[in-house]
Amino acid sequence: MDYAAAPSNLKNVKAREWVREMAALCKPDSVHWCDGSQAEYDRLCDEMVKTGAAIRLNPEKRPDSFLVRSDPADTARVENRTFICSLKQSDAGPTNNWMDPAEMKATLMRLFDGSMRGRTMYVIPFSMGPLGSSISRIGIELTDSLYVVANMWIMTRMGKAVWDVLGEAGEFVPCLHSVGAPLAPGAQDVPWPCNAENKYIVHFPEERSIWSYGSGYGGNALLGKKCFALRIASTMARAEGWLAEHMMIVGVQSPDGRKSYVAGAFPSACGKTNLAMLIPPAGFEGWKITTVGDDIAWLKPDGDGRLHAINPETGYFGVAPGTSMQSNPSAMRTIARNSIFTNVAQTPDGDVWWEGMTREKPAELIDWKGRPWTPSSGELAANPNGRFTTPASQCPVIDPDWENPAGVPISAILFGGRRSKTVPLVYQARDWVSGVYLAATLGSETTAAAAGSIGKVRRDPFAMLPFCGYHIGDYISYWLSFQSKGLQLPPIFGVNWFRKNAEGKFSWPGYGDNMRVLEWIVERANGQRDAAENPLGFAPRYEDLNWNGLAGFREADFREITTIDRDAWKDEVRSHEEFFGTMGDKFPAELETERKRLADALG
Ligand code: TSX
Ligand code: MN
Repeated sequence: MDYAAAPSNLKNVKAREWVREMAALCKPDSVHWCDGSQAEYDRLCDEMVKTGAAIRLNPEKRPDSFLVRSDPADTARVENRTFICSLKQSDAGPTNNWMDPAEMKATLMRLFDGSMRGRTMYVIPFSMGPLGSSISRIGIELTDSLYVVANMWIMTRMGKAVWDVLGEAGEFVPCLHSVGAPLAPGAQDVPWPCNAENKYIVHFPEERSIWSYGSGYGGNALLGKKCFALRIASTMARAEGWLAEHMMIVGVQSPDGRKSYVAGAFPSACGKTNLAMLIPPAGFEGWKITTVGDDIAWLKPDGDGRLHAINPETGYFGVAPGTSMQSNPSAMRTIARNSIFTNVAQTPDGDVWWEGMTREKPAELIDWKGRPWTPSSGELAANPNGRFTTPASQCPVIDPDWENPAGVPISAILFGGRRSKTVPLVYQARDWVSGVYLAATLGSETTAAAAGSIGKVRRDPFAMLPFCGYHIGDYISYWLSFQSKGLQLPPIFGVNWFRKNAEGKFSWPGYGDNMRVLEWIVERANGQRDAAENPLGFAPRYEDLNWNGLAGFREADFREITTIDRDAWKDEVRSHEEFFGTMGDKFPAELETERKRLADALG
């Protein structure tokens, strides 16, 4: 191995030694230390194009952008192959796969031995959060995938400046990744190497390390995101007194210039990125929504006891299908250039397309599998989990403080799911405990066509079920513990944009009109709004919301999406009880007390 190529400002002996050991294990043909420069990114993208791993899109239509098609068997996170290997199984809890760490390490050592033969090992030093911020944390990802390097370049602050921040004794999270497809000498590579037999996404929380084998896709391979910024960071956060959450962060500025920030957790398919980039509707002149983050928030109490949040990422790895000038014009403008598209369709003029981008389907396309496609093909042109990777800095409504190393102060926290019935448009939890209760019982109706499950409520506490790096019962207890830390905690709100009427139609216009709800939430948080008490907490009456510019939405329509059906809620609370029963012996008793209180209040 070429040690001379190690950057001169890498002074961290532990990092140097670890890279050396892992290279000795994986046996790549060469090691490339990424400097993180634009020139390096351009070179690596050119190389992907040259090898057929990526297609350069038409520079007139989509400058400096690329299309990548994955192996059709490697298109999503693999939850059943994701492991939390804590020393004790009881620390992983009932919602995570667990294996004994020593046993798992032995398996991984075998798999990674020689796994990078015939390939280059890229060394990616990266910071989650602004370089040098006290809230930020450093990782080093080793990978044999150019696609991973290019995506990490967009999604994180990566490159040689990180070695300076790391210094001689700084801590880092070692993140080892291999697609698990060594190349025999002279063998022809495939556009998307991966391992069909074996995939392992493994977290060692005590050691704070990540080992990922066999997949090149998204959260399986871009280890700074779900693996580090949520699973490992959630365990760091608990040890250090902060929170690593699956939340978007938006700025809400009122016409009088008052600025508030709202964080919000939503399970998948609820439009979290759309909410983070919401455009206020007609009737809300002077209001401005700005984006701090669309997926992950790290929240930390500041000196005054307020929670401050940073977005640890620098890009959006967003679901492409459904993204349009109607649903999210700011996202469409963000992805106009310098973006990587994965598993979407290609147009004859060298641009991209996906279902929901335009009302009319193009007459012909190349689908995400690389085959000719027409509207009569009877198949989706883009994979439903097709993605864009795009720089946050290009978002036209990016918040001026999105890179503030001190974070932004959070005035309210939202939890929302996709619920066609029962859950009202918006309510404020009565206190911290009832807020934690609403978050712990968060649920969303499934939209994926997965075997007869459409419309079933799937519980996803805090939208963290696949992302919590430790026992979910301990996680909920940790959230509860914040009430006795002497902090100025933000109020917690439940929201639901997805209630349907008797005809099965969405009763709430959603999208920009969610501004009406956000306005009430921030003003309520600032003590400027009235509400009515109900068994769930506090909710706006019809006259408490601003209806400017929304024609034809009457008080009766409002009632349809806000009525609390006591019988439905009694069933709901029984389903909470059932769910609590699945969460193991560490489930906090305080929430069972809260459940009984709610059951009583419902009569
Ligand atoms: O993102 C959504 N949001 C949040 C926006 C800030 N979506 C898309 C969800 C899939 C990712 C929504 N879909 C929202 C919403 O608030 N609401 C709905 C449901 C809905 C769909 C269509 C219409 C209204 C509501 N109206 C017409 O089609 C005309
Ligand atoms: Mn997410």
